[in-house]
Amino acid sequence: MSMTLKEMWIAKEVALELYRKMVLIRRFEEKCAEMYGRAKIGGFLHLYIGEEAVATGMIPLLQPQDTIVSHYREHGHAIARGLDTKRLMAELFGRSGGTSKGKGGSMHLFDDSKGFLGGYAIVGGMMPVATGIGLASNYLKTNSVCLCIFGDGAVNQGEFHESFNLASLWKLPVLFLLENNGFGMGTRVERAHAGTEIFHLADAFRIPSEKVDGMDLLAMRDASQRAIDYVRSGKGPFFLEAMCYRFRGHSMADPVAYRNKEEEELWKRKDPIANFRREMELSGLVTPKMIADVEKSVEDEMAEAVQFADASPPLAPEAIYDDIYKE
Ligand SMILES: Cc1ncc(C[n+]2csc(CCOP(=O)(O)OP(=O)(O)O)c2C)c(N)n1
Repeated sequence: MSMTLKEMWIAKEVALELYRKMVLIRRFEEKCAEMYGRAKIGGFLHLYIGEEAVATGMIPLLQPQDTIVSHYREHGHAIARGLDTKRLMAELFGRSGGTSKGKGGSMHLFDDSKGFLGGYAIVGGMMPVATGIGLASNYLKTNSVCLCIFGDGAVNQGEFHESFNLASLWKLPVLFLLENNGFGMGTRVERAHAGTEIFHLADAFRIPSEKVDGMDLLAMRDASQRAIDYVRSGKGPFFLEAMCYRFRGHSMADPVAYRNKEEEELWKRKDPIANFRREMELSGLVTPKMIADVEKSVEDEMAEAVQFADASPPLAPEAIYDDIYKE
């Protein structure tokens, strides 16, 4: 841990809430894997296990008027933003109780009441959307920040460069957050990027940038606060590169044959949940009972989510024509 809870003046209630969010994301993802195996969830499924500190370090610092657009590995972002896990699970089950009545599924989570404006399956596709949201925000003077989350695979797409250029030129309030987990599907960053210090790409667009250890919740929270403050001050976009690792494959169909166990074990020592738990214990701010209570409440919430999703009926076929246009 780069900084301690006490150095960051984080109260025990906040620490426990952050811990709860990370555990909730992990258990949700584990439950998804289980439900996939039981054919309750179909299609593609990309798990966020290992990357929990990125979402949890950043998203709770946003304001209600702020918005988020993300990629297809977005369950953790939605949970960190406070979307209801029952409705999220129902969405993954393709049921009417889901956040998009089951029409969106795992890669397209959406809830505009929370400013969560979509997971996007097109690599880089969320970047022009975020730029447009930033333009609307300046035009309507909403004082809102748009958090745009993407993976390292998006960086070599044209949209990355086009969006960085316009966002900088027009001083748009977009916080670009790269989750650099070292791989685009099975391709290592080093094999796909001529320059691997990706945060330096922002220099060409005169966008300030920073690289942060995305496995370290407190470092992530600290860097996120600086980035959000900068963007909200009206000076334009900011680019934060969070270094992280996904403990699972690209999707459920990936046997992860492109890396070895030694590498995985090294990264697992950086497990954000285990390390933050240790930091809480060392701080003396929380007791083992408080931690156990949090973990129990997460287990209960997961059981309710699955029960809700399973009990929720599929949408009637004629409802396929609903919600296509919005006046
Ligand atoms: C425009 C586009 N091209 C190709 C794909 C197929 N594809 C899906 S994920 C992915 C890799 C994305 O890289 P990154 O976000 O770094 O990967 P992850 O960590 O999720 O594996 C690709 C090429 C796609 N979805 N969209």
